[in-house]
Amino acid sequence: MLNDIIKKFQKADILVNYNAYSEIQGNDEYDYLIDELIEYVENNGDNEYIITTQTIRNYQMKERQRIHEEIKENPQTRKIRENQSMPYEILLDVTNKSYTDGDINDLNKYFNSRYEKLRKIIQQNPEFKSVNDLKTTKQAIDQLHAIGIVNSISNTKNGHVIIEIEDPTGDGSVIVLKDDEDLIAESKNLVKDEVIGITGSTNGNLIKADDIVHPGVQRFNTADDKEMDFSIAFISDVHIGSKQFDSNAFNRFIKWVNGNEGDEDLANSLRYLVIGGDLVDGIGIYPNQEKELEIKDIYGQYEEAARLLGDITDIPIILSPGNHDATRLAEPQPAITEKYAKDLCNQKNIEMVSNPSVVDLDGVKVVVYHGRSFDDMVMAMNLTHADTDEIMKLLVEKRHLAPIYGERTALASEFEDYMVLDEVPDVIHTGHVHINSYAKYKGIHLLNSGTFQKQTEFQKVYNIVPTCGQVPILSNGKMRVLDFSS
Ligand code: D5M
Ligand code: FE
Ligand code: ZN
Repeated sequence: MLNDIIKKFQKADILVNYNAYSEIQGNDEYDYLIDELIEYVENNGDNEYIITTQTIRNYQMKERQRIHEEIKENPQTRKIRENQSMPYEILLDVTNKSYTDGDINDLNKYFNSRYEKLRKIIQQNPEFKSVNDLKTTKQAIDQLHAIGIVNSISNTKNGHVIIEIEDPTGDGSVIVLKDDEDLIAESKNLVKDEVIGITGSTNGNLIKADDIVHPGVQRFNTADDKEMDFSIAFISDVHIGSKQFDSNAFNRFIKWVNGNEGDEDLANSLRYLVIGGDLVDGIGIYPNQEKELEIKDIYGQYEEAARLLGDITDIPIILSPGNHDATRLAEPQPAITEKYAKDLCNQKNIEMVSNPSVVDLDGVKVVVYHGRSFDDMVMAMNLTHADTDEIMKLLVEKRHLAPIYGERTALASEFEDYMVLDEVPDVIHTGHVHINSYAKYKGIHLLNSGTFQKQTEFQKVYNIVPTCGQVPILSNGKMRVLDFSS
């Protein structure tokens, strides 16, 4: 390789000093960089014939400026946006509502909150208007209705399923008989710590289940979509600072937002951009991450993010964090603060919100959740990271974004469980898995916005194949996906 690099420069009658050489050698696409540098040196006219690290900096600055000029907003797009109102309201942001100090009583309060919220939703079903407390189920009851948190799910050696449930008064063992095929299938979708309703009967010992009821959603698929005459773009997992960050695709996306690339009419109808976490790659997120970092400090990563997003000046950007961002890891995650991302916080069209959060974008209610809980759902349900639409449907039925407590998804034991889907939104926007997905379920758009990061070493090991540069756009109630990949 030494010879390769030196030879290429020699051919062009250019020398390269040691520091510049080391930097070029460390670049994953050094062949491309050499060609670019030669062209830069030959064209800049000051007879420079030794490349130093300063030459590389100058080249990068020029390149940035060139991209910046290309990306600048189309005047017509600007005019359209100037004449438009883009109202939005933050319906849930937990940033300043976090009070936990990890006390065990907090944990009780947390689970009580989860139970009470989900119980109320289950009780919207008239059948569950009156419910038997679990402490009263130690005697025979013919027609029983109970609501409990799932403590465990297990199989008996005879093929029945046992679900241990608990409510604030006591606990109970629910049996699903092996001959009840539908209910056995249903029980396979249960996870620890979710809240369910049970109908059945008990002999005072075991509760025999006739039905398992989820909080769910009353609404059904309707043909008539919510009226909207504008578009919303959803992105996540940009991973700025990673060597695998696809800056070409991202620049092309920004160019499109500004009316200078691809479908201009669609861009002109764009009114909001939602970012669902992992804006930067962060530092120290996994072992040996340094090797995969282009920008090795967190401030630099957010500065770069601010520089890139700074080209979007006149539509609101809703920015929610993910597990790579600089904020508490336990969910709900407070918004990214000025401490790490000063420029982003000061950009006037950027609204920093928590993960999860709920926003109303001119009448379209959007839940933004990064999606860390998918890792636990994948493990618990024997699914893969490509099954996000299935997982999101299950989460909607469970009315909870992260039901499994105490596994990979760190959940803060707040006094209130903010991960409950209190109300039914129009859109649930997730990320994290780096694979786009879309489904419409009971009138809700369930979407995953993929990534702008090409496959990493870690993902190779797990056989996760990312969909890089695919951006879902909700336009006039219909989902479209634009491809900005190279
Ligand atoms: O997540 C990037 C991808 O890697 C995403 O598909 C989830 C997957 N991932 C991340 N962490 C884990 C663990 N701990 N187990 C299994 N799969 C995981 P990102 O958050 O961008 O690193
Ligand atoms: Fe990510
Ligand atoms: Zn993530």
